[in-house]
Amino acid sequence: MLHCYAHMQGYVDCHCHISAGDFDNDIEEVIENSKKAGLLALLAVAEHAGEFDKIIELSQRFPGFIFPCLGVHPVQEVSPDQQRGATLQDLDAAVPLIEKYKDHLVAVGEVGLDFTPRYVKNETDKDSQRQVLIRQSQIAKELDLPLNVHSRSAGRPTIHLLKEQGVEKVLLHAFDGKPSVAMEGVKAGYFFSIPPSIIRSEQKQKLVKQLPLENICLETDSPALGPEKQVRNEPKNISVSAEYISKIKGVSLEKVMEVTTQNALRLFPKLKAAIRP
Ligand SMILES: *[C@@H]1O[C@H](CO)[C@@H](O)[C@H](O)[C@H]1NC(C)=O
Ligand SMILES: CC(=O)N[C@H]1CO[C@H](CO)[C@@H](O)[C@@H]1O
Ligand SMILES: [Zn+2]
Repeated sequence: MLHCYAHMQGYVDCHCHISAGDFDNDIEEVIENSKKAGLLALLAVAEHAGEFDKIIELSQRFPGFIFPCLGVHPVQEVSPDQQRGATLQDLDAAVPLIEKYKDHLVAVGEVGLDFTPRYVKNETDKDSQRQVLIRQSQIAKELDLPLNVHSRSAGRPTIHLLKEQGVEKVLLHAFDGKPSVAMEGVKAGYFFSIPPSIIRSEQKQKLVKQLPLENICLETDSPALGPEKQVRNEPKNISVSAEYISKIKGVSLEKVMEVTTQNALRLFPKLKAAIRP
């Protein structure tokens, strides 16, 4: 099993927002540059139902390269400067579309918990996010799909909820919790994806020191979490994450590429059909 993909050269970006308006004007060039930088595939995650059709269209426009994940993010935008926690009503439009596109999906996401104080004022707000995550966990289990998970200021509650729900296939993206909490996820067989912002985040550097390479995947979260703050991030920056992990772990870049890609293929088995050596 391990060496089936050992000769494969290339990265998988396990979490990015390629449907963001930031990429509307130069998507062809962004995809071309990401291939030149060694990317084999990217997982396009959604934040709300209004984005689902665009993500499916992108996956059809770049077949075998852009792989869709649909889900409702724990933070929903009311207007560009107003956000709120997700509620079960946000699932009304989303669930029928997830059902409709289920055969195309490689995961359900982006889902999760975000307990940043400006989004949650009280226990009721937290509970509402929990209900949304529980429902989407059930859907993922029913469809036998992994979860692509966001957690902010909620590392422990997120991992505990997923374990309680018996969810086995999980990617925790840009995890901001303590390494000791992350290790509870490792025990449950969860994977953690590391964005290029690791070069400016002491918390992520500490996390990678603790995590076994066997539980690490790569992501860019483009257009966010880039190597430089305020600059649009792109999937081609995936190598920034890989290089930094190779430095911290003291292993070659090739080893980081090989192991993280195998991890991605193990967690998202539907990628195997499209990625051929
Ligand atoms: C909790 O806070 C929200 C605002 O985030 C508010 O609408 C709601 O009424 C509050 N609920 C309780 C029980 O205090
Ligand atoms: C460090 C690095 O390679 N950063 C690049 C990430 O992508 C942006 C957008 O293309 C570039 O401007 C950065 O130089
Ligand atoms: Zn994201």
